[in-house]
Formats: sequence, structure tokens, C-alpha cells
Amino acid sequence: SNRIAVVPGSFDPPTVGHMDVIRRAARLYDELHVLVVHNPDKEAMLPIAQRLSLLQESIEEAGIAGNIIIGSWSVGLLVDYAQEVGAGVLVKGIRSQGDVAYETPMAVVNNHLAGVETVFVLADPANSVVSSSLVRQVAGLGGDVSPYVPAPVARYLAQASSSEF
Ligand code: COD
Repeated sequence: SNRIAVVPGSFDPPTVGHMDVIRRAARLYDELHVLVVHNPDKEAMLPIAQRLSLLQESIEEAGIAGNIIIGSWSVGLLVDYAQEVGAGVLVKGIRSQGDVAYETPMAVVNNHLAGVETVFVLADPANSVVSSSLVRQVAGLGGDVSPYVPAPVARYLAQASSSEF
């Protein structure tokens, strides 16, 4: 059904840009799955379990947990998860022409594979330079990332920076 959608991502870590897409998608669909997908092409900063708990806290703190289910997926196609939960739509955020170029072949293949549609929401211009990789870089060098991440992520990175990273 198209009343159920999936917002997939690496969420390493979740950012204010992710939260904007999640908030807007949750208003468009009856049930929204926020899915942490293991991306083998990217070297991870946070373990999947940590990304899940930071997403959980951030979604609760934003007051939008009502119709959101948080999960993770590390084996098989993203569309296999979509079919398993009855979702007909993937929602992705678009910041730039680069995001369009990156997402286009995946959207086409996901439609061919399973008839799943991809719906794009345009990033708020205020968030258009925000990415998890930017946050990883700034946090890794000891900078303040609090403008770019939800409060639970800022708290976690601040206390972790003294030890882990
Ligand atoms: N504002 C708005 N949207 C944003 C922002 C922002 N500031 N930052 C990120 N986003 C969007 C991204 O455009 C993306 O839509 C989503 O948030 C997640 O972003 P990331 O960086 O956490 O995740 P990615 O880009 O690494 O995506 C990981 C996926 C696993 C979702 C992706 O690689 C994918 O769809 N893979 C498909 C796996 C598969 O089944 N392959 C076979 C068929 S293609």
C-alpha cells in the first residue's frame, strides 16, 4: 500500500536534515519506517545499534513518534524490506543536483525490481549543506556540531568526543 513509506539512510549520525525529511514524510503517510541501512561503501563512525537509539531519542524528543517505526536492514535489497512491511514508497531528501544524480539510478532500479516508487522531498535550504559526512569530519576534529544535529546526537557526540573519537 502507498499509505506506508520507508525513509532509508545511513544516519551515521542522524542530522537536522534527516529529521526534517522524517518529520515531513511522517505527515504524508499513515505509517513511516525509518530504516538504518548498512552501506558497505561507507566507513562507519557509529555502530548500527547506536544510530538506532539516537534516532529513537531524536524522534521522541521531536514529538513525532506516533506513526514512526524504527528499524535496521543489513542483508538483501532495500525493496525486500519495503515489500516485507507492505510499503510502496521510499522517501529520499534532495539537497542538490548531486543528490538527484546519485538517487536516480536507485529509484529506477527499485521501481523495476519491485514496483516501489521513490518520492523526493526538497531539503530546506537552511539544511542544504548539512550531511552526516560533514558532521563526522567536524566532530572528529573537535568542532561544535550542535547546529547540524538533533540535541540527543549533540549530547552523545560531545560526551563521546572526549574518549571514543
Ligand atoms: N536535507 C535533506 N535530506 C537529507 C539531508 C539534508 N541535509 N542529508 C541527508 N538527506 C537525505 C539523503 O539525501 C538521503 O535521502 C537520506 O537523507 C539518507 O542520507 P544518508 O547520508 O544517511 O544515507 P545514504 O545516502 O548513505 O543512503 C543509504 C541508502 C542505503 C539509503 C542508499 O544507499 C540506498 O538506497 N541503497 C540501496 C540499497 C539497495 O537496495 N541497492 C540495490 C538497488 S538500488
